[in-house]
Amino acid sequence: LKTQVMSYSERITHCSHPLTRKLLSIMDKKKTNLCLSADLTSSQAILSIVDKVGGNVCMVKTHVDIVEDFSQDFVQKLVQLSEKHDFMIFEDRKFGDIGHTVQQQYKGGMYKIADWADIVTTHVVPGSGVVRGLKEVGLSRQRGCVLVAEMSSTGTLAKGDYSKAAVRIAHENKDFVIGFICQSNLTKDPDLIHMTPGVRLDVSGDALGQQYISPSSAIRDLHTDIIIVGRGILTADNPVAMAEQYQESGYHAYQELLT
Ligand code: 5BU
Repeated sequence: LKTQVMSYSERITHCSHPLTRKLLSIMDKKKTNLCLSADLTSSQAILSIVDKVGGNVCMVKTHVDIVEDFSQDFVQKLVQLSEKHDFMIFEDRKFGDIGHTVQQQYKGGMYKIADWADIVTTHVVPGSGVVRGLKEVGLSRQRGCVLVAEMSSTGTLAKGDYSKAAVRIAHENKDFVIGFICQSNLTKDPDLIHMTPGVRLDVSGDALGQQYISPSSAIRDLHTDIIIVGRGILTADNPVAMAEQYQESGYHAYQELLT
């Protein structure tokens, strides 16, 4: 049985958060629901792959704390690429402490994440104070955050009531929370974007508990909005051709849901 979903352009008219609207309009214009997880350890390698596949993605996700030669120059160049190719920057920081601490981790230290990342991830294990802390820093900068409601890894504890609590926290903080990292559809609220990692075409897992599903299965069966792909693209012989393939699979599955 097929479930009809709203097109990206139609959904924009039903949602209020400026970042959600911006993301959906990028997805509509560029015909992509692909987020590249740029998990490389050198600034130059990240900037190089992002410049090559920037046209194929709606977002680039970073783990800034794995970059060996991090500098503010690196993130400034990443921001320039985001303007050149029109994608959003998504730092997968997964905050997980009390509100007061995460505020400092978000705006300060050597990374100054709030200065350059449109979106950040946070765990909800501390309770809603973590979101309120991040919000005090991010709101005036027009930033948003995404809650880790479910994980792709074997034996994850983020399930059931925990995931339901994440949905509740999202609904209570819709001025700042724009969606979830998840493995299922958690709410029909058009404002909240579902983003799913653990997506790959050729293999079903890795040696450390990662579990993969295909792009079409993520979009069509789980009804997620965005597929997050790292190694599926980064370790391919031809990452650019592979990014195109992921873009096409994901977008094709979305189109199938529309018809
Ligand atoms: P991969 O190379 O496609 O397996 O990378 C997946 C990325 O998504 C990687 O950066 C993880 O840190 C991230 N991730 C994940 O894999 N699963 C999750 O549940 C969450 C994040 Br939350």
